[in-house]
Amino acid sequence: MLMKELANLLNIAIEKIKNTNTVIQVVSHLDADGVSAAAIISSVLYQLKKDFQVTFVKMIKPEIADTINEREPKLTIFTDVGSGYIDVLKKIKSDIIILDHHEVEGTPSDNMIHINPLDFDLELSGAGITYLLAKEALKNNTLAPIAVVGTIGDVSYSADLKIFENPFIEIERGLNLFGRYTRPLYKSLEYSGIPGINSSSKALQFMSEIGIETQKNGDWVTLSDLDNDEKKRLTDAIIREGLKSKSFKADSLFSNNLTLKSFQEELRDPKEFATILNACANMNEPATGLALCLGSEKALKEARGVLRGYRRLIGNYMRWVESNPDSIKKTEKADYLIADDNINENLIGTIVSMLFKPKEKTLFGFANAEDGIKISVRSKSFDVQKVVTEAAKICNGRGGGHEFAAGATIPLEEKDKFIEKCESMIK
Ligand SMILES: [Mn+2]
Repeated sequence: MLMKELANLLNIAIEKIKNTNTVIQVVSHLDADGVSAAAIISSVLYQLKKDFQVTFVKMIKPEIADTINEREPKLTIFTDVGSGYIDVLKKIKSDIIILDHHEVEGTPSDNMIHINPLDFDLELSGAGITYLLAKEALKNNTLAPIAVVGTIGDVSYSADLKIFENPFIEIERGLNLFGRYTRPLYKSLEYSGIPGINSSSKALQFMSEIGIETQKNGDWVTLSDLDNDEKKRLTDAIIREGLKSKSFKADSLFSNNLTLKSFQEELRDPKEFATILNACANMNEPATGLALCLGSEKALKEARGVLRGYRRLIGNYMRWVESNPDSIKKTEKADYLIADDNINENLIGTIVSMLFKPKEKTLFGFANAEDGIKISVRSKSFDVQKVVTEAAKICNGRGGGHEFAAGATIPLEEKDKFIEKCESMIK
């Protein structure tokens, strides 16, 4: 029943798109999921022979209504963003389609077609819900691989990927080591968490003991270079090695690995693809990510450079946190990382994700932004989206996001009040 309602809603949106013959504005979220969603909707609009213009936003600000109204579009489509800002979007004069999965704030008006999987008890990313529209509009499932990348790239990811079944997506049970296509295998092993292989030299020795070459033709061997026989030998040896330690569970190293057969090199692994998109978004190069999703070879070269720069920056920030322990203010319920100008606002979310340990306290990160303070939160113990949204409202700011991963922007001078409000609400 619900699915039928969703299909109806999607078809109303598709009709609206088909009947629009002026330039359509697309506004998407500036993150891996948002870039994927933008790529999917762009492909749909292109195939329907529509003119369109894509803009990326980190969040919806009140000024967005004026910016869009100036362009005088008949239709604006929001992907992976919008549901949390319905009151702001009401000031936009065009018709609006929202394809988003963030928590809903406000009641949609008559000129809005609001499509959010939460209303249908579905767990889908922004790219996922946009893909459902694409599938309905194009009557094919060729954009499913991009939806998988967006879903894996989204912070709230836990959805099952059955909905994206597609001949270009191969699922194979196997070793789950990061960097199947790009990382030297010995490096993947070193960081795999297997106690006996926790250094480069041990990992190299481990490989030579089981007769797997570490290099071929001068290049480091990656997991994807191994033939089936070598993979089996590696798997058996890892299980043996794992059995030596009581705490290590070898089955944590196995999972259903996805391969995107329609993409090349590292983009075949959706985790690596999502990592690259995330880097493009956080380094403010979403167009590179968008082109990558749409199959541009030139974009891949650029994206690799963006990823290198991104990793360098993350490394610097992590070292800064390490050498400045006083930047973390600890209370009974939560830790607050106050980075001020030391961490870029676009990367505070990534740093908080990396520092956050699910079994420990909720972690807040604060970084100075151009118009206030950017806050990013991760938790496993309570609904941070509610707390952050409420506290931001009291502090003349705005917040939103998901149950266990949320964010906000508040005026600079409201920081202490914000922390105070969060503390009292957590209690
Ligand atoms: Mn998303």
